[in-house]
Amino acid sequence: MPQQRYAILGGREIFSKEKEIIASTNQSPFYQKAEQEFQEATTDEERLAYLEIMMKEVPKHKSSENMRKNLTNRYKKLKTSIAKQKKSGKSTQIGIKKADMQCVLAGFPNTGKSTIFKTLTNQETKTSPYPFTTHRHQLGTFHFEDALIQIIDQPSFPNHDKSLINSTDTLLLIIDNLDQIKKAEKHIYRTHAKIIIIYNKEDLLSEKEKRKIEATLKSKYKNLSYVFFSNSPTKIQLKHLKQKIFETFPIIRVYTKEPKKDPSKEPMILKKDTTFHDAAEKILKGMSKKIKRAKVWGPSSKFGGQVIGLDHILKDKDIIEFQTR
Ligand SMILES: Nc1nc2c(ncn2[C@@H]2O[C@H](COP(=O)(O)OP(=O)(O)O)[C@@H](O)[C@H]2O)c(=O)[nH]1
Ligand SMILES: [Mg+2]
Repeated sequence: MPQQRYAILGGREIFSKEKEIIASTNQSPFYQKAEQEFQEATTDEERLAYLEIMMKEVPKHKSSENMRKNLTNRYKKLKTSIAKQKKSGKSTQIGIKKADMQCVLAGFPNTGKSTIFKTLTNQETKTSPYPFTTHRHQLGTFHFEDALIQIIDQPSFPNHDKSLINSTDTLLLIIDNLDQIKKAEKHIYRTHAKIIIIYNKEDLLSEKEKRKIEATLKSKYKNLSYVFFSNSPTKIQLKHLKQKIFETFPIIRVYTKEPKKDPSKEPMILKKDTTFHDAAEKILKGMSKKIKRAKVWGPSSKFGGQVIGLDHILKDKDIIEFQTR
């Protein structure tokens, strides 16, 4: 269990108060992840956003009543403090802390960015906007399998946030018309992000129109990844989009386990081509020196339970088990 916990917290020691809270009830991985983000957040707006996830994730049963109260109090305090800062005209926004996996919505007005944000995050943007000082960004998260992905909504071109577009991993370019691809170029040409074109409002297209659009995308924009979408996607369409987004991130998920126990539910999120040595160090600094014996199951193993050395390169969905001295 301690290993798993460390894995979730990325090897960081947490504040003693939080420790107490975690220890008191067994929280979901999503809660724990949000809590970690909360600890690392650099602005009150972000803290508020992560608190909101924590409040959503905390179990509703009696034993966690105190914890819920505690969270609600913190939430209220933060809200008040943000409101005060706003009134005094002090900016609270320093920057959005980048999550392991981040994607950003971009596109021309009314293409359906905010609707997609709502669909993916289940966040009602109208009723609970995250009040960044700029009144510009909406920060949310969604799950793909067991990975937590951050998504940011922002104003349409040409009022978009240039630095956000340039710095993100994955750009979701929302269009409802093919001409918009060319027109978007001058707004996004500096980005190093992977780009997924989301052709939105599929419901407004006839089969014939859709085929024509697909043919153009395949011939004129061969190198671009695209997907059709609408405001009433089927479960499969929704999963497909999430998967496509997930696959743009250069990361792998690795689960840890202790001998004779089940693997952790929450994976460690690691860069592609991470060695077992670096994974151990991410769990806890100095850990790699303490490894006595390690085994791996999954894609990087020749066979289940293969004994590995520190230089073993891990793959997505590996399970590692190790004993320490
Ligand atoms: N028919 C149709 N309308 C949509 C779809 N998605 C969004 N809309 C509508 O398009 C308008 C703009 O949506 P919004 O999400 O605010 O666009 P944004 O400006 O890009 O954030 C709204 O009236 C939405 O109801 C869709 O998939 N199909
Ligand atoms: Mg919008």
